[in-house]
Amino acid sequence: MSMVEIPEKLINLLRTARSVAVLTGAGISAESGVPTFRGEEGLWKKFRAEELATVEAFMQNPQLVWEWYMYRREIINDVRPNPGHYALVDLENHFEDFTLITQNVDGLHRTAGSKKVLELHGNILCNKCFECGEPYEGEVEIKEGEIPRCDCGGRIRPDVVWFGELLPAAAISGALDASEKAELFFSIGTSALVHPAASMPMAAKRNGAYLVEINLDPTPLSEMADCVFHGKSGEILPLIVERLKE
Ligand code: BJW
Ligand code: ZN
Repeated sequence: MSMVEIPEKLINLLRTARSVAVLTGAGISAESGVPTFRGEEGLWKKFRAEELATVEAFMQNPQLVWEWYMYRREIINDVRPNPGHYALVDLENHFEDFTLITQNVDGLHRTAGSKKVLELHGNILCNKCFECGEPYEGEVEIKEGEIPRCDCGGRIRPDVVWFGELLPAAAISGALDASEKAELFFSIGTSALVHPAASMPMAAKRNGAYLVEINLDPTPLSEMADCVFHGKSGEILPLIVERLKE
């Protein structure tokens, strides 16, 4: 993709905006080789993750849930950020006030060099206690179905947010603040189906932000977006950064 039409209004905002916020989802890591959740190649086609990413699943079959996370950790250990992640580092360096809100648990934004990152759904490489929530620094190996335990006796689990669980308070309040004050908001590579993450672009728009969506396909956000780029984030974001440097 060489020619992408960038609306005049967006070009102006790229020059003048002080406050910018971004929400990313699994799509931004797809070009790095991390499977998305939904869609044709989605993780959830092979693994019934609506059943795996829940507290109930862990209580019923912690070993199965752990196997799914171990499989995904192996993938994530082998991947590198892609041009989409790096373009967001350039954007952070360009704007006075820039917040990157991510639903991804893969840590690739930080690996790329982004500094102000709010991880709404946790980090798949970290562990905590299922009972008391204390971080667990030890190695996790699942041997013969035995799951390591915390000092309190609780089982160790991945430090991610499952359906029905509250998001980390600091991340969600930081995300909401950043969204409400953003003049320019980008929603990138997310199906915008999972709340409260999907409410962030809506909050931004409600507060007057210019809303840009980058996605392969339309989403529930597309209709309210001021500008929609249909394509790969790893191709479109670098083109936007190029315009900013002109
Ligand atoms: C590309 C591309 C390329 C591909 N370039 N694009 C309000 C209304 C309705 C329901 C609720 C609500 N508030 C809360 C709920 C309940 C629930 C919810 O949202 N349910 C909906 C599904 C209906 N939310 C929760 O339970 C949340 N907790 C909560 O709200 O607590 C309070 C509460 C509890 C109960 C009731 C009410 C309030 C917690 C949500 C936790 C989500 N956790 C997961 C798993 C994390 C751990 C793990 O990784 O295993 O997070 S689910 C999964 O979905 C993961 C993701 O972060 C999240 C979002 O997915 P994402 O990133 O959008 O990925 P995909 O695959 O869906 O989309 C990829 C997109 O990329 C696609 O659009 C592609 O086209 C595109 N793409 N390649 C650009 N190269
Ligand atoms: Zn504990």
